Amino acid sequence: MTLRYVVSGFSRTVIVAVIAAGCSQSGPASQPTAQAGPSAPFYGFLAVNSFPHDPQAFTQGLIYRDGFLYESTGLNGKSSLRKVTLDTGQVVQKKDVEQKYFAEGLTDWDGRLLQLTWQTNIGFVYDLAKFDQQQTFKYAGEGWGLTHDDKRLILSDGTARLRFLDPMTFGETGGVDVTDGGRPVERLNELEFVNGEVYANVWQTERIAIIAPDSGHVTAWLDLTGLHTARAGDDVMNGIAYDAAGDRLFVTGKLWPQLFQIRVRK
Ligand SMILES: [Ca+2]
Repeated sequence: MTLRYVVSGFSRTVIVAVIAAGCSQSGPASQPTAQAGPSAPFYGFLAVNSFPHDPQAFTQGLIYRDGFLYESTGLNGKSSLRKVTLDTGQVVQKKDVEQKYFAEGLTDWDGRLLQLTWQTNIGFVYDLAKFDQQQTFKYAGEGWGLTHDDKRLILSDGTARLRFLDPMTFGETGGVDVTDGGRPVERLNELEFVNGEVYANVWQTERIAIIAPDSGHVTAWLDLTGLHTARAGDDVMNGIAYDAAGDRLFVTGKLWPQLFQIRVRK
């Protein structure tokens, strides 16, 4: 039996529905243990706008900067770095990534774009305006999501750990294990730093974990069940971008035809 939370975008009421059987991927954390404490609260959402999104884009990284989205897409042979017009979804600038790489998370730092790869332990540094590749960097383990606060890069690798990297040397400076009520939260994927907290897609779920980066504690779950209904295989939710100046939160998924602006309903 699987416990799922169905949240109406137009109501503050959280409806808890118990749905029998079938979905083994819905749990954000491992089974409770004797040491486990209460889980973080669930937040709902209001979809306030939607925009076109390239349904061929296997979204692995997403940010918003100065009026445009920047997107990293994955799969070997289809990986790319893109600059996208928000309103139309039009790709206005694109750089393909070599076939041997499966591109992953994306963030920016000091006028540059930083892009991870999945299992090849290499990241790419591009000029933000020209997309010229300036350098590469190495890191241990897999690369999944990438974001930054005001002093460090924050990287996910598919486990419950967030790792911190120096944004200039790319050396690992620390990390934190993400937990909810004492239970590890595995499969942390695309990341976004929003007002002091890390938002993380949890792979193969429709939930975003909101994480206090210094403790690793999940402070809330953003449940986006129902935002995207045409599910088929790999088209899972993945992609969070925040427009800090406009206080706009955008989400999309792999191969999704739409990108949504949402408002969190606490
Ligand atoms: Ca992001």
